[in-house]
Amino acid sequence: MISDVELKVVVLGLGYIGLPTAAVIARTGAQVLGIDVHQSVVDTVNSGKVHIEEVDLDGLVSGVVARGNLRAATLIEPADVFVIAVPTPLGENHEPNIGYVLKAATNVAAVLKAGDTVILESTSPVGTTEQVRDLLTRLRPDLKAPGNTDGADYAIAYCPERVLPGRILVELIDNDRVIGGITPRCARKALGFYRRFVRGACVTTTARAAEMTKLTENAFRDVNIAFANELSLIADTMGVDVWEVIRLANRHPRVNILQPGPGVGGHCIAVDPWFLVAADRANTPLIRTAREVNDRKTDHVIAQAAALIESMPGASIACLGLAFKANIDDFRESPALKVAAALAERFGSRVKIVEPYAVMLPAEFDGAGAHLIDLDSAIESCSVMVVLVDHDLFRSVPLEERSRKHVLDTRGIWPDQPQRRSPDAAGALRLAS
Ligand code: SAJ
Repeated sequence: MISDVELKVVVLGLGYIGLPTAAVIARTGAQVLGIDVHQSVVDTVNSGKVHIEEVDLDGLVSGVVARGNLRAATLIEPADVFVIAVPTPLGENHEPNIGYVLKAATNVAAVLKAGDTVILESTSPVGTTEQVRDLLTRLRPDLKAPGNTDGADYAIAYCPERVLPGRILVELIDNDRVIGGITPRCARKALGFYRRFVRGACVTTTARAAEMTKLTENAFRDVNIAFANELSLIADTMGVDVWEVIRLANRHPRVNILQPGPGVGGHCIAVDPWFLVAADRANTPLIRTAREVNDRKTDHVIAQAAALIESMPGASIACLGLAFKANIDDFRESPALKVAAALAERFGSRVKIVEPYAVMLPAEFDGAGAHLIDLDSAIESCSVMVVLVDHDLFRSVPLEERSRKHVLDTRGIWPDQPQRRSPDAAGALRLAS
């Protein structure tokens, strides 16, 4: 086995998964090269800084870069292990696009040598790792590919990341890992690599099972959030507080309902279930409907907020939060951003945005007249508050500062807020006086 100090690892893609992964491997003493297509990302990392907000990542990256264990480049170099962590976005008709994975594998092919291990971590449709094998087989006929009857020169495995933004560095180490090999030997080779830095259990399986496992985890969460979001609509119609109902139902020993919100965001839960739908449209009505329920919840919140704002002519409105979830700076696929942008487009400069993780408003607000203000100014100047993200900062606002505000709390962060919901079908809020 190659010692930690001698091990050379290339991580392709220095995003939310690739950069923390590269840094954690570098901390073991390995020589890690991070590859990214963006020169600005490469320059930032080489200067010991980070381009994403993640707890403790800045200190870790500056340390491993200073010690010479992590550097970044746009061009690939030979290594012992290649970890592919590039995006797999949705294309037309919710079809997955694995173009970046195949491009990364093409780059790996150029420097691949006997003894190497290639690991795909990007969330991928079932069969993608086999496509990577087929590509490498075609591009490197001089090497024996995994599955070759007289042995293989290199290994290919699929090992999905499972980390939660905000807890990435902890979960990279503590979470169990599922490692799917193109062959059992490939899985064992990849297992040896993950054991260097993972404290959780590492379980081996086939590449196809590992790919489907990842999609299953995120589809499970999406379906469960859709259930909570559907309950919130029913509760609005019935004039019942959905958070109280969920809290009470969860006292049952076998019930554990998730939380409703303004919809589901981020680049995982709102995207990955479609990979399963695209793979088998005939057998995925539940998964597809859950996606649609969660997307429709955002439209419902826009309608609810618009009704509230229209009932308050001239009032200034504070939209609290743009991020896709609490305490992070990630606005990808964010329902909060979608709601705030729709309100800004409709109500212009009456709309103020409070987002402690933004230095300026994203492009979605261009020309809309809305502007970014801090929480204190919002409390002073806005009589309507639309809570879109459960950032700790917003949770901490005491009742005395908001008791006279008209509030639409889509995250249930202010249970003591004096408001009640009307049972009317439009779902508009009627406020207690
Ligand atoms: N949300 C709710 N109600 C809830 C929980 C979440 O509305 O009760 C919303 C959030 O506000 C957010 C969205 O769902 O908009 C997704 O947030 P999340 O915390 O459920 O998930 P992510 O996208 O941050 O991370 C998920 C995780 N997957 C699972 O929990 C099964 C993480 O472990 C994965 O590594 C990650 O996707 C990924 O990269 O695939």
